[in-house]
Amino acid sequence: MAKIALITGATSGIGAACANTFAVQGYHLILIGRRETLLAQQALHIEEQYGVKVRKIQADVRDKENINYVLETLPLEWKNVDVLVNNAGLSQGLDPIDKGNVEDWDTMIDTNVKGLLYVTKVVSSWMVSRKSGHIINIGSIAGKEVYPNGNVYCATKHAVDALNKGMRIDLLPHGIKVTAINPGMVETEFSIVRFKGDEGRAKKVYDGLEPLIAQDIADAIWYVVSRPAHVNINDMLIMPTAQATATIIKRD
Ligand code: NDP
Ligand code: 8X3
Repeated sequence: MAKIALITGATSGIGAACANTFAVQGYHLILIGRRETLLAQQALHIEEQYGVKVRKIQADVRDKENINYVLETLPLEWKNVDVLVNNAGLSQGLDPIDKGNVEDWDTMIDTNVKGLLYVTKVVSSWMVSRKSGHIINIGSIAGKEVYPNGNVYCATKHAVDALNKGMRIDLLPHGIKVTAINPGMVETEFSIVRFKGDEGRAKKVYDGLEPLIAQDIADAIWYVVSRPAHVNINDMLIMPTAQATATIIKRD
């Protein structure tokens, strides 16, 4: 069987671009996301276009029991995951700490941190058994810096940064690679989700600059994954040329 990549949050943005990129390289795919229709369309397109096999898992990474169940009940040959892309994540709101919405905080922490852990626990155990694998954690510039009103989202991405380092240490004896990919501004559904469907406000985030696109990040991930066996890229920070830091941006 060809190599297998498991990608969380594969229904849009960076995850969807990764799915296409790995399929082009002949990987079979396990794709996780909540939106069933998008998942089905994506799987059909990839299978028809690239002739690889796609296993769809319509699931919420926050649902610990279900994530365990859907992964542990995969047929044995699908557990030979070579690459795990921990991509599912989101921001909700952009408010000062005293005005933040507690439900939004729970959603971000449960998705970006706990969901990533639930998937990683199962998949890394398979990699440990095979003494092989590569885990890609999608962090952010928000995991390197803290910006006004970013509080809880930044905290979740700082947690991803720490987990990325911790995973690399713990999985070192088993020969498993661990890499953090930390993007700056990428125009995806991210800002629409952050602003809860307000497309006008989302669009303004990218006004007057050329942001990254999802394919830029997928290309970087493929670069990292395609290095020789003795090379691991620990951490990659990728920014639009017009963005120097989380908040210093050149707009025309
Ligand atoms: P998108 O909103 O376009 O994609 C997010 C993906 O995550 C979707 O496929 C969504 O699918 C999935 N997702 C969200 N919550 C869950 C959940 N509970 N269970 C399963 N899947 C979930 O945004 P991006 O592609 O930009 O985001 C991908 C990652 O990149 C995130 O971790 C984000 O924090 C990070 N990032 C983004 C940046 C940006 O500027 N865009 C910059 C730096 C990092 P569905 O709704 O179908 O479940
Ligand atoms: C997403 C990018 O702008 O919130 O991680 O730092 S930003």
